Amino acid sequence: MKRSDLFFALPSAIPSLPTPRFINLRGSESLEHETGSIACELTQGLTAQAAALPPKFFYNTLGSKLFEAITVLDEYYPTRTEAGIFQAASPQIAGALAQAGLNHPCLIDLGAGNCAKALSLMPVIRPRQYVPVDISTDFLRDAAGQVQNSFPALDIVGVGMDFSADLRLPDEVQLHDRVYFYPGSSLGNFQPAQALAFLRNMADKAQGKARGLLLGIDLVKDTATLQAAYDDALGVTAAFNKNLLRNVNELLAADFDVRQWKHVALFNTAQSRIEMHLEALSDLTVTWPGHSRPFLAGERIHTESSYKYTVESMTALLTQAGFSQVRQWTDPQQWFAVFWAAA
Ligand code: AVI
Repeated sequence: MKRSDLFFALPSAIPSLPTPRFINLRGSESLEHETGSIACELTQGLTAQAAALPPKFFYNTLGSKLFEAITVLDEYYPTRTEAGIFQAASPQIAGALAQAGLNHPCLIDLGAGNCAKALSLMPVIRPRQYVPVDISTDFLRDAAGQVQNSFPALDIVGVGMDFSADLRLPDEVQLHDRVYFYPGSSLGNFQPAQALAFLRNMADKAQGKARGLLLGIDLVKDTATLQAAYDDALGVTAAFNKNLLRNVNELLAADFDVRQWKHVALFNTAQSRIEMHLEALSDLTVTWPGHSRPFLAGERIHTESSYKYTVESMTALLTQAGFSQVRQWTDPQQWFAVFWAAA
């Protein structure tokens, strides 16, 4: 056999792996506008009397990786507890979907990250369309590609966007039979009034949106367990918190020195929330184009609130938002709850 015969004997086209559609609503046309509004948002937070930074800025590429690491820490019980509930309650969850007539829904995965949670629920939810949504665009694009490799026939539309401000999804996302999936107690990172508005937006039938919501919520428990979950022995959560300053340096051309800040996590019982702060270790001044902010030693920047609910308070919130038929499942210690709510 000649070399040329051998060449023609080879398959002419090696089948290529399917790639998911990806829509980046943080794309170049809006980049200038977005950059301006990010700078305004950060400047406003940093120059407020009680300085605060929005937690969505944790999730640059390194921040998303650090968060992934947090989820496997011994102290950070929410992720594994929620996974245990999903596993134990999967027949009931499948039953709730069937009862709502959602046999092959469009699964909208809010804050999808590495898509691992939705992946484990694919056999239960059996979506026709999968829509992972995340602010961390590059991280999501890779993750969506991996889901597509595992489910080549699944219609996947990845969406890079900041859904905390506006939940309007692109036209490529089907309007009917939508199931929102919001696990990990991420709703706890909203102020309660914002959480209600967000849930209302999802439940709003006028927009032809959700038929159902599958929601994971961390529950109130003893302070020591809560605080350890946000101040782990390895210091991963501290790194996650401080990385926010690196991200602000990048976004705002600011000059935060990460070494001058200490991670603080505390449970505010009155407000039923874990608070994360960054505390200045000495008197210092942070500068960025057109601005500066002096901090005294001990002064803090509030970086995150993580509200903890009871089964009753979350059921009331879902009902107030317009959802009905609220069901919930918890773990034996009642540390975490998964809610199903139909709209
Ligand atoms: C994403 N979110 C639900 C996490 C939480 O528990 O509030 C973020 C986090 N912050 C520190 N550790 C984890």
